[in-house]
Amino acid sequence: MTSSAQAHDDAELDALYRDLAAVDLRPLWTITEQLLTPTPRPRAIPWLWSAATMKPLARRAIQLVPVERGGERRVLSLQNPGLGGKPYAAGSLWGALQCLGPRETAPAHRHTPGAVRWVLEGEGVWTTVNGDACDMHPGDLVLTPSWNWHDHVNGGDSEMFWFDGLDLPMIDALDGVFFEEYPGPGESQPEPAEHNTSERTHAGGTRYVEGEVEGVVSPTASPLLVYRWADTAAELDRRAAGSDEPLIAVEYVNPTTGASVLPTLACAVHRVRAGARTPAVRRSGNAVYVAFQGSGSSVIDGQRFDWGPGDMFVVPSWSAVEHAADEQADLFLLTDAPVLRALGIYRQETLPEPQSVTGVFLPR
Ligand code: GTQ
Ligand code: FE2
Repeated sequence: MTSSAQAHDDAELDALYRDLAAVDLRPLWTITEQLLTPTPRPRAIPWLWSAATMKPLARRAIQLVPVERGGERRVLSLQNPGLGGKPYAAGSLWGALQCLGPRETAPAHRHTPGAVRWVLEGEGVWTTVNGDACDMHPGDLVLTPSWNWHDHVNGGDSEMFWFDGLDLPMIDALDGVFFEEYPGPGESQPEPAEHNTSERTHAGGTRYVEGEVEGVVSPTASPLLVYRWADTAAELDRRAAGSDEPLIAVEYVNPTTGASVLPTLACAVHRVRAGARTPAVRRSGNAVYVAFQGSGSSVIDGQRFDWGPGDMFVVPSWSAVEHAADEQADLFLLTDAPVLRALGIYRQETLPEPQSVTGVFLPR
């Protein structure tokens, strides 16, 4: 082709792109590589929020912001700096620190996004879930499935702190968010005569399975709304006794079906043995970890994150992650893996070698 013919073609091509843009059409061939990536390219980045930073700020919020003025919840959301200002821990997951002062109540509401609570510190609080008051103690997991009324009541004199995990970003991406306040101004549900009804009814079945996202997938949430730390710890101890693996992973499951606790979210506890280091694994789907007991570090895509009790960190989809514990450590884990599994697109890969550490994360 002569250079003038080439120039002619270029001008025609520019005109084509202009004309396409003017009528809201986009040529795939110019953006294929951004859209169809060989592996997931989450915009969320590995990140950690330390308890030492979060707790004093949460205490200031307790002093300054009555729970009614905090949009009914006193919640500090983990805002991943990779997400351009969205208040999400990862593209598909909401993670937050929620706190209630003595005698405070966060009034009842319901929404299509489902939530889990994992208690870090304090006593005296219960969450009422569709009329069932579930008492909360450190290490307990409490479920508030989609469209269940829920309020949080602090009947005691201590401050209470817990981790909230929600599928809100997923439900938002699907344009499926509905929300409703409980009828009656600033109301909570009536306190039932007896607390912990689901626990008395369902505590008998299999509530834990080995592994992390092994539960079958199901569109139904668990009818058991609270899993006690004493039971979780006993399950971890039992599995640890018969094994010398660096990692003991136990998933919380629906006792009637063996499915993940919520249709969208799986919860697990990873116990890392003292002095052990787990193999490096990549998984599709996002995860938020909450350190509960013990201390250690995780290498995420080559960067070392040191953690201790109350710290929270994000492992975005397909990031390589491995954990090491100084003393025995228990990490609570929230993932969206049930969704990927339900769609038949879940993947996981163990790396042949430990990662080399190329940097250390400095929490703010
Ligand atoms: O406790 O009901 O972190 O509705 C975000 C949204 C907690 C809650 C969050 C919520 C709640
Ligand atoms: Fe809520």
